[in-house]
Amino acid sequence: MSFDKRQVVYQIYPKSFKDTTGNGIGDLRGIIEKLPYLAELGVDVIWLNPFYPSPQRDNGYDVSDYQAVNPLFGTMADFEELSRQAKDYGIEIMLDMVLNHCSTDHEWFQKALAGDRFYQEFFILRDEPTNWQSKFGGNAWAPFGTTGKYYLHLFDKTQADLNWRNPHVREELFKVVNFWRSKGVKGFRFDVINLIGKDEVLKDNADFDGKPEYTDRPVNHTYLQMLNKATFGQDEDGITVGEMSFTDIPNCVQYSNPSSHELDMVFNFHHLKVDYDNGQKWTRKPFDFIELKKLFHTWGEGMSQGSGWNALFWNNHDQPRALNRFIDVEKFRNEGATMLAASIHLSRGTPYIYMGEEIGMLDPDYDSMADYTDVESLNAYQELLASGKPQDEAFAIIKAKSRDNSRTPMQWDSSRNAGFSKAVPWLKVGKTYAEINVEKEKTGKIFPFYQKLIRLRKTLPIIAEGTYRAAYQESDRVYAFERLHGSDRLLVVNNFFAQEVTIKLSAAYQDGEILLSNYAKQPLDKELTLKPYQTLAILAKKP
Ligand code: TEU
Repeated sequence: MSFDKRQVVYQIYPKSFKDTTGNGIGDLRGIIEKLPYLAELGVDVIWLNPFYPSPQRDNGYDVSDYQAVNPLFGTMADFEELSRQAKDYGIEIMLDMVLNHCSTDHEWFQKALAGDRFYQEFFILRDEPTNWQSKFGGNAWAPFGTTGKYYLHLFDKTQADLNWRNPHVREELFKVVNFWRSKGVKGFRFDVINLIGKDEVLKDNADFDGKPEYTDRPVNHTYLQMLNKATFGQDEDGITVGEMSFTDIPNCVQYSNPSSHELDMVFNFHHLKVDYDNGQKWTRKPFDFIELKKLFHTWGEGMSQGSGWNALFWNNHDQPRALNRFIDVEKFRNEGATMLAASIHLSRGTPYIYMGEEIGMLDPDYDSMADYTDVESLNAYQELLASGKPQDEAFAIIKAKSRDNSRTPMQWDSSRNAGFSKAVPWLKVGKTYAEINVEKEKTGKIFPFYQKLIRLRKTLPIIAEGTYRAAYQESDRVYAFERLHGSDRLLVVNNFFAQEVTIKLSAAYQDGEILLSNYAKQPLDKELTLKPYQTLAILAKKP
């Protein structure tokens, strides 16, 4: 099994992509309708966030039936149609597999609760809770009915962690993956998959700033090897990615090095915590550029040297829009969006585009807490108030950090509801949709730049295959790296600030050619002045 390194993945949040039924919720038919758009952009794979039956307490990450389509989003026939039509456009589908936990509405949990011993073994039940914190706030244990026992939920209390130590659980979950494989699905994204391997004896977390006791345990690798062997490892081609919470480089090398037979690639989140104060999400702080650079360099080089593979991304359905976090969008939205894009699309790994990123969508700029729906945000707001924060400060934090920021309806055009739906959308449309939408941006600066990046990856092996080496490490303005392949070398320099900056250029690159820039072409000389948020890629021969 090997995946194609020239591929680019596009992430679709089905609930917010395109509504064709007029219920204010996006659906599978909406994705079918927009396939020509995705083909025009040039992406190879579409990752769909969960659309399975679910009480939607965590927008589908609380699955109550793994082998069906939630009527909110359509039918199994719609999915099959989508899969068929996507293939005609040369697009593969990647499904989101939420195998760490299931909804407490799932029949396994319901049977367990009713006293069925076999299904009780499916969950992690203990007489005494540990001090583990739920990632959505509060303790990670909840009373299991009236049994006096507690069940583990690392996320919401309606998301019960599954007991992977139990072979019957693994067998059931492997069946789920094989069910979708039998429908021709070849791509899988595994939700928080480095949390599945819990110890037999659960211990308190010694230190909340350290690595949680249930993360990246050695047995986690064993389970992934079993999953691989029993399911997607049998496919000739395909693509798999694991979402890794709070992980490190040695584990990620092992998860993604082909010789371990686990996964093709991994997501990690360290670079998206550089604007957390003291590592805490519900705070506000300008991003720490030096820290960001350091992370990109150590991960880039570490994964390159260990033959691991990164999934590269700035945005997803859990993150506020990167433009709002890293760029002065009032003045430099186009420059900032294209620079951020190049800084990962030219790097080593597989780039992921989150819907709307290719048109430079921004956070919605909501005015009131009533506009937010996400369970994590609502809990966090209450916790901020309880900790003594005044309402306006708590609101400002939610506004900057809420996951709803990225989940707003896709902005197709300037008509009502941004062309997303004829009905009132389930989540309010962002304020800027009249100016920022697909119709306008197709001939703007950002969309064509993404098209170009995607094309370049397909034509130049150095982008898809080259190794990674840090460059200009001493600069406090520029994030730069080199890619090396055969006798070629590629330098990518990115100015992360709204001011110009001058750097020195080595002789080899002075003789090189500019492959890409988000400004008009400039002569290459000993000194190079980069404009605000400029990105520049120079291709040269090794000296
Ligand atoms: O998210 C995993 C995760 O660790 C989250 O806590 C993430 O860091 C957080 O949302 C950012 O604030 C995955 C899914 O991507 C997310 O949508 C789900 O809610 C979560 O798992 C539970 O399934």
